[in-house]
Amino acid sequence: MPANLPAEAKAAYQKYLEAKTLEEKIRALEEFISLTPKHKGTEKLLMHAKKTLMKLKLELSKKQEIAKKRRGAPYFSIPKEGDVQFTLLGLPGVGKTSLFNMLTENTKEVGKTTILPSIGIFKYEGVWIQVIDLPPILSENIDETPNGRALLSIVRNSDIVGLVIDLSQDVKWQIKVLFKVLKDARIVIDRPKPPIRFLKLSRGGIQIYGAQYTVFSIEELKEFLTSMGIQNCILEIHGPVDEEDILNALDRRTVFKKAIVIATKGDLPGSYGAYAELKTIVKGLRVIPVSAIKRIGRTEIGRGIIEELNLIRIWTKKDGKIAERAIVLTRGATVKDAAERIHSDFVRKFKFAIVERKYSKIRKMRVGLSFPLEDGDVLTIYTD
Ligand SMILES: Nc1nc2c(ncn2[C@@H]2O[C@H](COP(=O)(O)OP(=O)(O)OP(=O)(O)O)[C@@H](O)[C@H]2O)c(=O)[nH]1
Ligand SMILES: [Mg+2]
Repeated sequence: MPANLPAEAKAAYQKYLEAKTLEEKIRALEEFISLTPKHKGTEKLLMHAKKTLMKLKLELSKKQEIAKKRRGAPYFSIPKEGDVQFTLLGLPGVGKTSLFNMLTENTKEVGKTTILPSIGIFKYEGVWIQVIDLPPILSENIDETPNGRALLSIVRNSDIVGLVIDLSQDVKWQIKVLFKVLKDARIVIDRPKPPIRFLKLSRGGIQIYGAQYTVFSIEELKEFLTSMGIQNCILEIHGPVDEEDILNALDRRTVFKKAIVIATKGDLPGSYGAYAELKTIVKGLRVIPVSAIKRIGRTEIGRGIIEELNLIRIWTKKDGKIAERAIVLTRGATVKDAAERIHSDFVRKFKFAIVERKYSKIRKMRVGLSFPLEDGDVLTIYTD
């Protein structure tokens, strides 16, 4: 170790050497990396530390996977109803139930800790969003929250999670707690799915493609895989990735989930400063300020969910009347996708369809099954 490292970095390294558990080692090494200045003289040292860290993390995820299998993973999900399932996650008293009431026109008791999840439907411009109000998360260690793992399991199975942050309390702390419990549960909300394909096989050895996109060599990647007990697999890397991306790809428990941040109690004095601070902390995530008391933010949440999930709404017409509920599809969907939703027979008996599009040059188009639809299209299907 070079002698000219800052004292704190040296102390962290000492802590690493003395650490007994894998978790402690990982924490100390992470600390060491963050405390070591980055320049030419420390380049090699940091690289070495990063490789060791990666190995330790993979070892830990392997261990957790085995423990989970033995324990029987807690699996809780709430049956989906409507077009989208949206969960509300946050610390105690931040306003989740008040928000739930505002969105779903419910009258659940507020100001008293929620013990069991509540379920309701938020109808927003033709889209039925199933909202799940959850009991609070108490701290960074999920096992300190009653049924904490079950709560995260519900989040894991939903389509999008709302991180509910109270603007009248320490926003930095709230975000830190929520990010930590999600990360530990391997629910990734702050980065896209990496361009990595990882497939375990039963024979053929370890095959690696695209090592040049990482800071590691093929040999080093191979070493990581063997340290996880993997002897046969394909690892394909198709673009620039960092250590976190590789870790996520190799850990099969990882899910990538959409998230929005909902900043509550925007009506209270001082909330603007907290809102501005929050936006700088959660770079990349959409932040929606709301006030349940003033009933502000409903539209923005509905719109936010639709945009984040890339949804489009298609309206069907029957006897000249437009339906109240839209057919909700993902951007890029075609007339065929919509037809399948309406009736299983519609594709087979399909003759043609008329699409009415408000802001298009041609307002009314006669189209076939492969025609790509857009948000707001009015669709009439003619069958044999
Ligand atoms: N000023 C203001 N107070 C709010 C707002 N939303 C909620 N509150 C108050 O905050 C307190 C907690 O609200 P709840 O909705 O019960 O909070 P919660 O997050 O469901 O609480 P737990 O279930 O314990 O996690 C209540 O006293 C609410 O009246 C808001 O928009 N503005
Ligand atoms: Mg509540």
